[in-house]
Amino acid sequence: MPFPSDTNPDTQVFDLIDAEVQRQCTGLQLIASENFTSPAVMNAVGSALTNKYAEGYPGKRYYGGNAIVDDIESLAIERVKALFGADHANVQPHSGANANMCAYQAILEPGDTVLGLSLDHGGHLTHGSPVNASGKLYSFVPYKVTPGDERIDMDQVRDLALQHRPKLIVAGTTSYPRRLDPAAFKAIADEVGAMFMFDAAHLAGLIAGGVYPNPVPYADIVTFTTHKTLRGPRGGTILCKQEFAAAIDKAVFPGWQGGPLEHVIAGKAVAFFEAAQPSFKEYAQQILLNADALADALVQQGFRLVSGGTDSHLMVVDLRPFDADLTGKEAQLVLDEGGITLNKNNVPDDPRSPFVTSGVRIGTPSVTTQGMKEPQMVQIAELIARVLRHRTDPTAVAAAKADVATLCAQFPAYV
Ligand code: DSN
Repeated sequence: MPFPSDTNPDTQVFDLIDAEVQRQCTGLQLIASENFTSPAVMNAVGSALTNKYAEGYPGKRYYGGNAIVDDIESLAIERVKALFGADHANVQPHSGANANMCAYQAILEPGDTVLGLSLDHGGHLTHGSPVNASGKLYSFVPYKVTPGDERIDMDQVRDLALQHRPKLIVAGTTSYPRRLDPAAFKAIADEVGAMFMFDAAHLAGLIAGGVYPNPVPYADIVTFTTHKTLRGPRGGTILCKQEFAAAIDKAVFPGWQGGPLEHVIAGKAVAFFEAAQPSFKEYAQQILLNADALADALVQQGFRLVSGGTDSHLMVVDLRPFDADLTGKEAQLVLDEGGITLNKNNVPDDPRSPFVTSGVRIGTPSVTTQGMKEPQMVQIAELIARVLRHRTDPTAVAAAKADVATLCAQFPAYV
């Protein structure tokens, strides 16, 4: 009932949407930050709530007519607090990047010193990249993975913290396959008198599913996106200790954003409900089992994995030992032609630029949502290797694409 009419004259846009649904359902979606959200979430996001202005917060809005929207936003807040055990939640950030910038604005002054993982070692743009506002506004000191094992060295983090005395330490990753220890970061933050923020964008679903350490008891602020492993609508959320609640809310609105996207907030509420169900724990567990199986199978196919493997939902493949001439850019393009979607990714200390790269990042959240399990991960590794080995042979790539479509047809994303 959400639409006044189901006849839509704009066939151009809706034909393109149909084509994208077809692309998503007939190919392998291996981008580590993507997922297939549920029809219920999409119904909420596509609802009449998109019509409503609601600047402010439940009970304190600048517009009338918000009684129902207040109930929806309050439901989202209560659900996400219960899901992660948080004191306070703000569900209005439009994205993870906004969530991070709002968090910084709440607790930092321009020029303050912050420790964050370097982007080219698996961090995020908003963790102080010089091309991002975070790197321009604040004085970020990057920590890195060690060359030997390609893992974050907590001794290095501690040394940098003692040397630079940051006001804030940020933990969180976008392309780091190993587990972060929130307790270890918190101990260093306490030792140097810093605040501690955990960016759980990639990890929120694993945390909600109970298969990854929950940073909420340790971190002053936890930010995350709702559309990655958590499988909700595209957007962000901030959790924090009670003492930061007022500053966070003020930083989100009116500090950084205007009117909240209440249709997306309704989608977040649905996603938080879904993530609290017992079946979500099984889903989160299977993401990890699949990542492990895919990592093993890729190694069998002759690929080198950064840090030797994974204990999360993603892995970074260093393509150089497989084929010294093959760049991440070329691999992404030819795999796309073979119906396999992933993204090029720098490996630590990559001699190639971020536009070219020597690696690709692969994640299992989407294929796990489709119901694929360990045997299919072996097939996926074989398909990836086949396309890359025969990348100059269009017939071989087309044959692989047909095999990809056959595999995906057995595990429909949407029925
Ligand atoms: N773009 C996201 C990712 O792919 O990890 C990070 O913001």
